[in-house]
Amino acid sequence: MKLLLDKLGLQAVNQGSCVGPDGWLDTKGPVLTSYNPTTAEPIAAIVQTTPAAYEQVVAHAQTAFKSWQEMPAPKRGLMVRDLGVALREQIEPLGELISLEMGKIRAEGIGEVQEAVDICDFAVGLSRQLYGLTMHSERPFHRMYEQWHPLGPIGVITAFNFPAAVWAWNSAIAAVCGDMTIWKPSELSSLVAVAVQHIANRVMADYGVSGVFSLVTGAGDIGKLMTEDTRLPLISFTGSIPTGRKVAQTVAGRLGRSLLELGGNNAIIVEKDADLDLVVRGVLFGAVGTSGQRCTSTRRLIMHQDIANELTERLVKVYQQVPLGDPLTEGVLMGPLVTETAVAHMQAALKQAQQEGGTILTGGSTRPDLGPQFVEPTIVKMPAQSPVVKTETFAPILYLLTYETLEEAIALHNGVPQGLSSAIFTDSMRTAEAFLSAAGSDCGIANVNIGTSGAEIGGAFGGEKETGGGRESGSDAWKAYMRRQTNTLNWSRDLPLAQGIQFGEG
Ligand code: UN1
Repeated sequence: MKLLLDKLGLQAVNQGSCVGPDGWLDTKGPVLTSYNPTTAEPIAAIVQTTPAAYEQVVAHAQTAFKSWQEMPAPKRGLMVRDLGVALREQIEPLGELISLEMGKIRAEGIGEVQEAVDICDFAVGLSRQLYGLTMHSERPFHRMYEQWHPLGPIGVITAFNFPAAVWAWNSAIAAVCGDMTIWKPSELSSLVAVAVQHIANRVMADYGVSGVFSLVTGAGDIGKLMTEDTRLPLISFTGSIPTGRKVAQTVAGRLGRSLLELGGNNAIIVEKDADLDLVVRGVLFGAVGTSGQRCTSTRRLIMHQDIANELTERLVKVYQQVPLGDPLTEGVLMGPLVTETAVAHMQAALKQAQQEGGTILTGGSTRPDLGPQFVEPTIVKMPAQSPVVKTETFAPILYLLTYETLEEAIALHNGVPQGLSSAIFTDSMRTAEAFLSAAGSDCGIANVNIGTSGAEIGGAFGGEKETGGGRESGSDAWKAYMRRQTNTLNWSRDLPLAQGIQFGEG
């Protein structure tokens, strides 16, 4: 472990506030210990940000923004290109640190860093494509167009489950857009954030810039300072629905912008013509991967009644063979849950499911023999979409429901408050298109013959309803990080008014 920490520049005690290269602040703030969820042993500690240090970070970013916004976007892109290269160079240790600190398996830890690398590549191309439209003016010898300008320093608050990737989705794009990112990671993955900041510092140093990527660490008190701060025009928040609701209300109260990626309650519909081999693999990755702790994890399986028995039997069989253990051990597919509280939430949800008429078909127990935070991947057959099924529990629980008609399946599918990711497995083009149509899935992400999780960075990522409506990562999500300006230029010797208004003349 020491060797891994050394590779990433981490020490036994690390500063948790940084404004850029050589810019680690000695805050004397409260010390947070980061624990390994696999063993519950401490890994290292982080000295958290105090309100005074927070002020320093924001003030520094504000000053540094003045020159960063004037650097041409393609030049900003070059720095992000090098950030991608630097992340790629550290893909193994960083991926392993993610596994160590939050418990996803090594392949997924490395996959997460790959996702960060990919978005850097995407952002480099984007740095030459921050396109605005041009319009024809209704007035003679006038020209109209729109352009996109940087917003300023923005706040990015991330969840424990994707510490590096979600930071990169936001900050790689924000950097080419000309913004500064002030990042507050989850307290449960702050060491990953310190390691990422070291990498970002080296890249910023090569370009002689500072403050493009800054770090603050701490709990809700620092998050509150950020959401209330009128100097941060945008707050990008990934996390739970209740916290997201508070963030949205606070930011709206100051008429700022928020970009929200909140909970999902993602379902897969399985039609009777589906390729069940694909379904089993898609469900396993979606529901068991990351120990069910992705926003995109599959939580509900809505099966056509004709194939329900066969599919259930096959799933129970594979669930019973899932290798549990240390996420850094080769062959393990499921590590621990992130905290003991997460284990307690899972146990409480299973109890509630049983009270609501559910039957546990496999799993359901904790595995203290493996460590205090290990649980079994669990399948629960439900008689109806009762309250527990409508709630997101961040754990490997899969609820089974059945249906007769596609209309019924879509109604069940959409009958939850969340709207992030969704999928249907079918060989029928008509059924697939119905699912993707306006009257079909109401989610931000809708897939055919692949599961609900593991989205590529090229698409816009986010969801509807209580998921919060935000879009980040690919496509034109960059627009959230810029301000749009509409420009009208008059190159005539007259001053005609729009709408043909005559004002004060003739
Ligand atoms: C998250 O869980 O917050 O689509 C992000 C996925 C990953 C990202 C998940 N690319 O599962």
